[in-house]
Amino acid sequence: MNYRSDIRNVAIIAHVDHGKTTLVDAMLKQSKVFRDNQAVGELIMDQGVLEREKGITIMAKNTAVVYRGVKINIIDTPGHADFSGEVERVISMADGCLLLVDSIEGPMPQTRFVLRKALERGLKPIVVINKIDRENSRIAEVLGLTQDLFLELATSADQLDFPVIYASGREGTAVTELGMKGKDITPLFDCILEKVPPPQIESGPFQMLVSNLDYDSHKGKIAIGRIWRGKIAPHDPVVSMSADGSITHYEIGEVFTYLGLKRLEVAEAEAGDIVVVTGIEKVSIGDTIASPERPEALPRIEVGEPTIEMTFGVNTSPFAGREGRFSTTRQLGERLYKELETNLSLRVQDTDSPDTFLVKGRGELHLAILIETMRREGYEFEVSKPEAITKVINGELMEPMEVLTLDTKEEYIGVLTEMLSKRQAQLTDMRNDGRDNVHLEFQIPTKGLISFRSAFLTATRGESVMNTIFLGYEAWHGDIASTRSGALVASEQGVAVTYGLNNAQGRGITFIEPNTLVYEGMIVGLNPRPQDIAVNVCKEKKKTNVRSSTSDIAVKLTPSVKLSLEQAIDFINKDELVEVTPENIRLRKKLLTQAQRLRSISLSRRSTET
Ligand SMILES: Nc1nc2c(ncn2[C@@H]2O[C@H](COP(=O)(O)OP(=O)(O)OP(=O)(O)O)[C@@H](O)[C@H]2O)c(=O)[nH]1
Ligand SMILES: [Mg+2]
Repeated sequence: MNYRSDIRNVAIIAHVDHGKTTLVDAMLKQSKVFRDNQAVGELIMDQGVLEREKGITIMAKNTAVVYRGVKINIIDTPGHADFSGEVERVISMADGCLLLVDSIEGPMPQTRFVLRKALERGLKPIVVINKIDRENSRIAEVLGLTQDLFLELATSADQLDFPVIYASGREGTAVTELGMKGKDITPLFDCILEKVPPPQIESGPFQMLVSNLDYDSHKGKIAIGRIWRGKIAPHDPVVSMSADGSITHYEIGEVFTYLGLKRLEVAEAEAGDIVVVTGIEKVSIGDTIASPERPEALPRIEVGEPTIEMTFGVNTSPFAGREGRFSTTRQLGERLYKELETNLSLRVQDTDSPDTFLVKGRGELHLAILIETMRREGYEFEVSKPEAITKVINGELMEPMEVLTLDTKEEYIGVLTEMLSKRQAQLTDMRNDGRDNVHLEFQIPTKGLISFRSAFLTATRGESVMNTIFLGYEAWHGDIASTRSGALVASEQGVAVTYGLNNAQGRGITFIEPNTLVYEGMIVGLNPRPQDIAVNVCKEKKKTNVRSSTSDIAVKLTPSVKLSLEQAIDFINKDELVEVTPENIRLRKKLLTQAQRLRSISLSRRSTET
């Protein structure tokens, strides 16, 4: 075995929002990859439209900087638990990792998850206590908690001997000892050079593992991954080895390596580096690209199983086909199956109904991001309520369980434990810091978490933080009764008017404004009582010749509550759907007419009586 001392491959991992992408900004800025006058802004790597809007990283991404003649390939990863599949997918490219821990929050559930994955892969960790500029930071305590986490997760003794850097990504500073005054990020670079092992390389015929894919309208499919053995140059003959064992021959097009935000075309790249190659039309993540001389497949990338499923169906609302560019079964199916090429923890299945696909993901946000992306691409379709994925193991029905952690204020403990006990949660830990802050831990079936987030944020007035992490499968705990009250359902198709909406507001809160087009069976509001009620929001006031009073002239509507896509998915019950189009998000009953719904209720009553 040889080493390449001119390269380091390092992944940045942490809980959501602990400052990974901001730290990458600091590394890029200090490495002068931008012109002096270039305005680059913040969160430079979060270039996806939804990443920018939501302020979170969704996809893992590569970049590289050169420091003292050594190229450091940096892999930024997402911290939200729903995108854990991304972390698992890319850490195979790295030899070391920066584990970031917020100087106030300390290790959080996803810190544990990503550290476990990194240690299992044998990555050399560097702990970065980050955001040390924050007021009230508790650095020593956080370091202690991080050490405890290592004690629990380390697979070998040498993993306990990790270096620690104290940093403020936002200020672009890092120091090796607490109390030192930081001036730039150099100590972090020095630590990476010293502690992250240089890539081991094997000589011999070319072999690389594909960890990511991209697409370019001129160059076609682009494969990204680390070279484990040999060299690659443009026009080299290679084979691509897929999961089913099949082998296809290709000629490599171009070869690129990373530098800053750019891809740099190179005449040759060698083992140990992370490269981007074109010319391979049929390739999936996890495939090996190798020299035809000695085609040996590398172990495929394993990512965790999905826990939540929902159906994506062709839009069947009376407004179908009006707002989307792509609305047919074929278009919907092709788009969903194409997503599998890059979205590794996603699953798509056909169902008994040809117009409906079952889509499985790692959480509500994972699926909501896919829905939002497709809607912006011009697709229209309908989705069902997300449900936990159950399995039958040895004849017994099993369901996924999660650990739920809540960081909240003392005053909310009562209301939260009551909400959660209805959702079959068991309190497993409660810690109080003596300053009114409480940390609660529960074990809860995944099904109990569905639509919990919005209820939680409302109940605690947005003052609390929740996190979940997959725990494993347990025997089915029984059904959970829906906690939501009934819906206000439009009884006629037409245009909603102030008069009709005002009447509806006498029955509950409304979700739509005057002039909204509605159809029979569309959900236009929430009734405080358990039953659905039909309302005619299109009803105009009867015209008479006599003006009875001034109150007729100016009816003041209470502003409607507008649900976002995630809230809409959270809101619906099993007998309801969300209709998604590029222009609108509508809620509806599955059965649109009242007659159909009454018939189905009486049918289900009869079947439970017999
Ligand atoms: N005070 C302070 N805030 C920081 C620092 N670094 C990042 N932040 C802030 O923390 C928030 C999250 O930063 P990001 O860099 O997006 O965090 P991330 O870990 O990449 O987040 P995900 O990719 O979504 O998991 C932003 O509002 C940053 O401005 C820091 O060093 N100090
Ligand atoms: Mg990020």
